[in-house]
Amino acid sequence: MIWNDDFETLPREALESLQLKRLQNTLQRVAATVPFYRDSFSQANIDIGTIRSLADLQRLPFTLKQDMRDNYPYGLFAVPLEQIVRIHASSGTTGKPTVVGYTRRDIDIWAELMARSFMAAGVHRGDVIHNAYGYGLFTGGLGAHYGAEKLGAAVIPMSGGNTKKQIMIMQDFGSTVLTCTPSYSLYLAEAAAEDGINIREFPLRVGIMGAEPWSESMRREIEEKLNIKAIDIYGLSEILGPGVAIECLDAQHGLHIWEDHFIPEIIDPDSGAVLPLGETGELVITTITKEGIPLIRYRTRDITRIIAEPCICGRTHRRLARMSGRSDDMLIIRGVNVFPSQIESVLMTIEGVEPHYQLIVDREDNLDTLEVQVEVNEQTFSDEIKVLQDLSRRIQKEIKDLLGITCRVRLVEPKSIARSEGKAKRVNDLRKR
Ligand code: DLL
Repeated sequence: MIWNDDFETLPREALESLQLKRLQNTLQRVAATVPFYRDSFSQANIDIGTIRSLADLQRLPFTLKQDMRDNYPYGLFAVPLEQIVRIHASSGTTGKPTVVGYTRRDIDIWAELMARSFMAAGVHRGDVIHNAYGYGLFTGGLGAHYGAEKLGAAVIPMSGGNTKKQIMIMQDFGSTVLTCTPSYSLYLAEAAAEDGINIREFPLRVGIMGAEPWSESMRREIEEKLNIKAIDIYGLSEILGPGVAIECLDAQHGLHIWEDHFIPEIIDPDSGAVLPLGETGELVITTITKEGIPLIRYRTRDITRIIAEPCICGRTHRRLARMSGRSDDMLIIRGVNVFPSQIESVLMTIEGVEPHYQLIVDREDNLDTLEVQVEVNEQTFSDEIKVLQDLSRRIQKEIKDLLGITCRVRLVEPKSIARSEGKAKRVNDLRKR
């Protein structure tokens, strides 16, 4: 089922002409109201009147996270504060948060895009949505909440935390949809099992999961442990929050990015050059309907590619391949580029190993070292030393075969790696000390 047939199945030609019109309109607006854009266009010697095709977008300069920090808190807003009705912020790892403001129309569009996303994932009126994304400055909770109400489903505003209570509510209220990070869904399954509750028997049908990188094998694990379809949803606060792109239930392959509101490009993260359609690189997004804080060519740092082939679901909006990581959390270990998700996909295929791991990167005698700490299940943990040694050797070999680097493997006790209620922390890079 499609929420908004008129827009979601618009023929490409009409979609692209709508994009161009909206892009030109956005450029006029930011040039008139945001000093940062006025300056950056004039420094790059660009007269926005000469942007006459979507290809011309490539001539415009990028917007970086640093630009948002430099204009903290409201410097990039394109409307006066009286027109802003909501403010969110993302915490980030260093310094001040990144602040975003929404007008009433921005909030309405966000709810519409989340309603579309829910429906694409097979969620509908009559569903009970257990929303365990955090409510607060983080966009996950309220973003999913407004979309669920717009859809007409019943939303339970759980927020994160209090895991035991979450399980009780989910069971007693008969939730059919779970919205939370992929890592938290596994924690919920584990906590239920600890109390002798079989979460597989709950009426849960679909999980809408995102906000952190995860792998295809992690999906299989979640689908098996919770007995649901796990759908990948992507978004970022700077651009909107959740609901920028989502997989459809029909294909469960690639995330439709809502192109009547966003223009995606894929660039080479080093040179900044736009890559040919279908190649993998950094995702850059331009917003074309936002009023509060429109962003032109925002560098997301997320690594993906555009899937241009038509989708079986009938939507004409292009798909993004599952995010394979971020260009800024790609680890360089002894010169080799390593994404945590690559190691995750190795671990997930090995019997006896649990989907809870952490990567410790350090430097000894000027040489990078990688230690993979991974939990094993109870049964494996109580096996003889020899069995455990064979298991670590096997993990070590598979990682070496895939990435060409030798790592140390530490098999740790079940439940010894810290669980997260939101985004999981997978990497501890001690070289940055
Ligand atoms: O994480 C918004 C969101 C909430 C998305 C709930 C999905 C569900 P931020 O906190 O600003 O916003 O973090 C955005 O998280 O640039 C990606 O690096 C990562 N991310 C988000 N979704 C995915 C995903 C929200 N499906 C940053 N796969 C983004 C991989 C994801 N990474």
